[in-house]
Amino acid sequence: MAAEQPIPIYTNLTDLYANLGTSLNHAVRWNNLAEEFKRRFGRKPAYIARAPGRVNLIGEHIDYALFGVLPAAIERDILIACAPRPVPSSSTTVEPHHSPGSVIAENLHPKYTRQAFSPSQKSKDIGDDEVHVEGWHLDINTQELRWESYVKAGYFGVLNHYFAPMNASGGEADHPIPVDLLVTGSVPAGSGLSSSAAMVVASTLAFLAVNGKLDDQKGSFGAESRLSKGGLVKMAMENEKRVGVNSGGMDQAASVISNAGSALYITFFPALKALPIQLPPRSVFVCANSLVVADKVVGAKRGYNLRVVETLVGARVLAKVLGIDIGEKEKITLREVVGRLVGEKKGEEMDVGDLRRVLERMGKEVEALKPKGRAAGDNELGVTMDEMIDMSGLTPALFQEVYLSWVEVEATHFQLYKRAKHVYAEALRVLQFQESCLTTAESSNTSGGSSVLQNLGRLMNESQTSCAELFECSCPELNELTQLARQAGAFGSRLTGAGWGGCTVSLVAENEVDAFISRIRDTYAPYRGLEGEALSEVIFATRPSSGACVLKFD
Ligand code: NG1
Ligand code: MG
Repeated sequence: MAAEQPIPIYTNLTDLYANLGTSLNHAVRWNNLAEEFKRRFGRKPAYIARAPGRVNLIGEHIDYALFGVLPAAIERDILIACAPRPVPSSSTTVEPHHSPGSVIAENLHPKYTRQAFSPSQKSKDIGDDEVHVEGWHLDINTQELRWESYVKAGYFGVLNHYFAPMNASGGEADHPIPVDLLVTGSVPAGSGLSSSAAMVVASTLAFLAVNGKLDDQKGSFGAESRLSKGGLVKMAMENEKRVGVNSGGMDQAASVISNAGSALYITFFPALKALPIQLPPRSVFVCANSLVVADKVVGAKRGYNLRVVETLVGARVLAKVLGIDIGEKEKITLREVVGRLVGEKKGEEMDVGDLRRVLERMGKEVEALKPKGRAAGDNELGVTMDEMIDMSGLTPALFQEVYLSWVEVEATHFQLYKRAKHVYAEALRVLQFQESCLTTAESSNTSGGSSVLQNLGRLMNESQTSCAELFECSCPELNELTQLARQAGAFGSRLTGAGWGGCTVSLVAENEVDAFISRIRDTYAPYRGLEGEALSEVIFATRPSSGACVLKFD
């Protein structure tokens, strides 16, 4: 099982590149980073952690409803070089940068300035002048987009899973060491290629490695003895929530578990599982950046986090309508609704055929979520907060506690019907996409190749329409760019990632890629006049890359 494998640790670039499936020419980036680390910090790095971005081929905004998705890791990645900072033994006073776990973080990109921070102890007053130390704390600013927040998010998990609070009793104290680190990245930020997950995964890995926790066979405080890929995914998911986004696990799983050459079918329910998927021969995915940067902070309140709430409330209302028993405080997901509807056993996963059938049925059942008492066609606005609370069957106070207390959202109206309709149809498209790839891979006869590509393309186009019309996570530029891609010969084209800006992904025949890119350059206004590197920054073909790994220096 892919998710149970250990995180690869390499000791030389030749082995590392053989596994990455990329040519050694790229090693120059790794060497430069190591050299620059030495120049800035006066010694070699001990490790470089790598985590790739990802492109989601299909299955948008359904991971947090716990449905399977189909992304692939891309070659563009985040690299973090790191080393313990030596503490001079002669010094008698404790300098702040020598305090346990203090970090100096630099970035090769001049826009991202040098940061120094130290973790502190989080404690709770338990009365009688007694204080209970709960764990490690790092100040993470969730109101502003700051590069070091992602570094801190990764670190937070490592601190709290692997190190006992400082004054905890018993055992020999094991403190995090002071660390210097240097980051470089080639995943464009805010573009739907998940630079955020790549940052958090790379940071988590770097702090594990530098603290000697990665190949720790003895087992550590509160953590498994040998971290598996699946374990790292769980940590990175938890960590990314620290930055303020209630994400599903797609990006972290794609960044960690992928193997070169295949996409991944990732399911989250009942447990994280990843199946490598061979894409049809001679098919290429082209990423094109709309150059609209999605606003991750305000955007989350009116976009991403709002969608998380809408899909969860939709699930509760559907469960009620379908006579499914749920606890008052239970946040049932749309995936669990179908599981309980067909009597799926706890911990077991229903057969794909059964899942397909129940998803088809849900396409009709979601009608129950349409706002009541509206004139036909007057559904557009959705329901108000009061109507939504009423539909949920909960008291306002309970509703607030279950659905709104842990997340910031800003909205006057909520769309339960449209969101759930998208989720069930999109989940069905993922199954169809995956089956289509599997049957092509199994048959040695490739003459049907182009009809397979057409079929995959059609599913991608339907996904785009649904994202635009039902999930409302597209934007005019993404609509235009996907349309231009189809006119330029793509089998299909859609937004990838959260949307509201960022990249599109288009399925193109291998021998058409160059012509396709030229056509887009000539027709998408923001690209006009771009050449060479400036062009390949915004539009590029990509192959499925391998997942996160660590290079260890001796
Ligand atoms: P982006 O914002 O593109 O990294 C987000 C979520 C995913 C998934 C997609 C939509 C995070 C870290 N990732 O991706 O889990 O829900 O949107 O399919 O928030
Ligand atoms: Mg992200």
